[in-house]
Amino acid sequence: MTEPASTAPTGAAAPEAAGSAGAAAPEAFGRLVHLGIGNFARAHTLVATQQAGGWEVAVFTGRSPAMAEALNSQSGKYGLVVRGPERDEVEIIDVIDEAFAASDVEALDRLIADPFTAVVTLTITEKGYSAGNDPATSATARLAGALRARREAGITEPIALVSCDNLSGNGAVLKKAVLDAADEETRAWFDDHVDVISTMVDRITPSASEEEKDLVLRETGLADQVPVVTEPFTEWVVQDAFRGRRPEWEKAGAQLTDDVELHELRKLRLLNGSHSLMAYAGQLAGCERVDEAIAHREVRALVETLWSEARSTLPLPEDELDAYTTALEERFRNPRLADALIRIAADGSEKLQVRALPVIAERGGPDKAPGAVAAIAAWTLWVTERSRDGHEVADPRAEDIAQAAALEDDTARVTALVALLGVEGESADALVAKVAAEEKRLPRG
Ligand code: CS2
Repeated sequence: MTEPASTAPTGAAAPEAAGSAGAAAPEAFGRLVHLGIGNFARAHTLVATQQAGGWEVAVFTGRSPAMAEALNSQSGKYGLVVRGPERDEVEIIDVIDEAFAASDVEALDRLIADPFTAVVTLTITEKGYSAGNDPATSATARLAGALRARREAGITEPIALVSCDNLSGNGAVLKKAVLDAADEETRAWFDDHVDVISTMVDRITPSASEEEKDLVLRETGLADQVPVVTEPFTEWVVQDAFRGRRPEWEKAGAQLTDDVELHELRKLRLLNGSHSLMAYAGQLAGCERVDEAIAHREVRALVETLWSEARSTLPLPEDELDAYTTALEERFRNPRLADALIRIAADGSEKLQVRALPVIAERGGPDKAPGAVAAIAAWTLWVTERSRDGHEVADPRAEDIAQAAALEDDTARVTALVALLGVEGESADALVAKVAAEEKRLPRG
């Protein structure tokens, strides 16, 4: 992206308009509001925004208000531990001006209704986009309310909403969720004033532990309550469709393009698809971490099967796909990252719908997609065993999963679980049969 209007400190970005979200640098180009300040955003989106330079940043938590308190008590600073196969690099990220709890809708309304705010980035996870229209529980509904405040304030500068979640066509999904929750006048106003941007985001970010707190303190002197640990690799492909200002994310290596979709599909089907497969099949086989799962002979064979069928759905040159899966394998093998399979296992009812089902559909049915079927079978079996062992499965459909898992008859159980992926009725029969059979063949540890 080279349009100077997007990145230059324009007159429209009058510094006087700033100031409501903490200490704005007077020369700031604009304000970015981030929704969903979890580990991933702190390892990826905010790091890129820091590297772009020159933007004021206000962040809102997801479910945990404690994150806002912790960040504010550290003046917005936190430690980033970049964990390579051989060593760590520790850096302080200092890009956040102020953090707010998700429940602070007045703050969100005020910031979005300020012309200085030009960009909203979101990492609200897959389930955030189907959380409904109640602002108490839905970030997209809160955003719809804040856009109403912007419209009512008569702001004419464009604002961009940038989805950074693992969904195909995440911009379109975001737009629909916001419009579904918006009032009629805001819906009519929307297209003239709001750009919705699809992006493909990638950086594996495991959960941090106490150890990282010690490491950040030792290396930097910051007593950090919320450090984040991540891999060296990072990638961001951003749809080049901003009418207004935006951070110069290219400086952080982001790729601005008109063609995000293919990048999204490649990442979702090859990286995230095999991640989900390993999360369930790996745990059933007795593994706890991604590096163990990829080194497990039978789990790895399932990953190969999934990769070969997913690759056939992607219109990309073979050598490019070879390079991609080779690099993926190296990332998965990073022994020091200690990425727990249980982290990836969360929210399977949402994730498998975008990671595995499209591969089955595009291959022409479950018979032609044994790898994707294995991912689903590993999920149905893993959630069944986990729930029968008395654990709640971390998933927005946790209650339905527990009910389905309790069904004695295998066909009834698998039918009920597969229905939670949105596959129901007669069209589900072939998949249910394959999944039930595959459950019995999965490697066990
Ligand atoms: C993982 C992702 O949690 C998951 O399901 O597959 O968080 C994955 O680590 C990221 O998408 C990598 O960019």
